[in-house]
Amino acid sequence: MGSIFSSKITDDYPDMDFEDACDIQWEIRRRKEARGTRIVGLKMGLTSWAKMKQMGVDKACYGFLADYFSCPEGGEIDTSKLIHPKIEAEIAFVLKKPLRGPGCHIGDVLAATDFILPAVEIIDSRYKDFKFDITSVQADNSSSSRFVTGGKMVLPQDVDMRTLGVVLEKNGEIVDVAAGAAVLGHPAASVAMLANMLAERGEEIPANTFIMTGGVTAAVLVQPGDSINVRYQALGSISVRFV
Ligand code: OOG
Ligand code: MG
Repeated sequence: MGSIFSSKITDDYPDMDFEDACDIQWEIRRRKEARGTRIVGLKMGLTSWAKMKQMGVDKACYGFLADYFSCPEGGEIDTSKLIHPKIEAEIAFVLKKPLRGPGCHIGDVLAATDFILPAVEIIDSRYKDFKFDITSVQADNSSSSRFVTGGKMVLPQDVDMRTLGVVLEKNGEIVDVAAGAAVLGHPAASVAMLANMLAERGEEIPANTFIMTGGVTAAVLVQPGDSINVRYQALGSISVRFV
């Protein structure tokens, strides 16, 4: 019987580079949209040292969020549709203006931000044990699988996102803590990096886009029966259960 896992795409195509991986991701996106799937946001990945160290990668990746990735706050996530999910605590932005690189910086991002809010991402991977390189993960839409948002929206000028504390609990126990600065020194730097990466393909981040900036801590494996609660300083909390 075949394995449910794929081999790392760069094992099969060793000459592939990051740009080829972007082509693959954009083609997956195009095919989903052609079948009627709506794109409801974007994400950055591998933007914190904790995540880079966990995955053995030293460069960031991005991905798109499809409509069916969105799960309700306080709800249940059906693991039977997933392979080996992990959760990540993230800070998300909603823009009121488009952002276009190159040269996009934190100032541009803050000026274009409508509000920030908390998010929990559920990542999953076709690669066994999440063993990949940056090219393979970019081609796999950066392990995007599900996400939950909710909590409290806050204006960017009303919070210091660098010192914004995050407490991650699984089944009532604290499993990790971090602050916003874990993400590239400032979560807005992650949005700027996304605009600059998209600019390499002549793309921009459209107005009103929801953007997850990347896990502030290492990702945490979850199983059916697990409850996750993440407390965000100034942004409320998000909880979700896995069944
Ligand atoms: C890649 C996706 C990483 C994040 O927030 O760092 C990511 C992975 O670790 O599988 O979404
Ligand atoms: Mg993530």
